[in-house]
Amino acid sequence: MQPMSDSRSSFTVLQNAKLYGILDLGYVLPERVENMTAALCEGGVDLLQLRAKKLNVAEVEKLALRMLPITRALGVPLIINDHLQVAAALGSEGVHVGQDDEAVARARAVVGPDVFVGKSTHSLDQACAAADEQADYIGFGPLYATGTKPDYMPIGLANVAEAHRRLSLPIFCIGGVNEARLPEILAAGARRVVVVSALLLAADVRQHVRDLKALLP
Ligand code: TZP
Ligand code: MG
Repeated sequence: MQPMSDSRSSFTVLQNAKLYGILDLGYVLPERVENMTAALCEGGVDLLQLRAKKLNVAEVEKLALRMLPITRALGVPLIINDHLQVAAALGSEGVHVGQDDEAVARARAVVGPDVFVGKSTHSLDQACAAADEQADYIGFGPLYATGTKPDYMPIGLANVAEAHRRLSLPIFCIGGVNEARLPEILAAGARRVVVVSALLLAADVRQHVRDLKALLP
């Protein structure tokens, strides 16, 4: 399969990205993965992650292989959650690790220099630590309580501006982000967001991506 046109171009897309979608198998039946991938990418998500907490490595790899021709044709970097080996084997554009996963340096050693590495952070301290670890981007949240990650305490909006003051890497605010909340999230200082359930459960996914993008300056 052809990689994205040049090996650094996915890093450029990351730097400019505003809206990051996650195809979470908690919301999408496996047989709908191609349709949902196309809807999200054609609608205009800048980045797309595959997140499948209940599937094994082989199943994640199979799904990613079905997504890649679609994401590549539309120039959307595909980010694999958790599974470094899958990202390395497929040459996906990115990989995402959590606080309980491999350190960024270890992830980079597995996936190589052409794959960007993102990290989940749940506090200002963790955000600063991830930047020190040289993550390529961070998720920052959950801002609000969310059924997509139910065991996590929401961190609210209080530190969004401070995180942006202190850090220069891309910060994607995540957790309970939806159209109604977007104005207050942006007013709190966010510049980029991850949206999961509000997109995956939308009646018209393509149109909802367009609507959210239009609200992101
Ligand atoms: N990490 C922090 S919150 C979250 C993840 C993966 C889930 C966000 O999902 P939603 O449905 O947009 O609240
Ligand atoms: Mg993880």
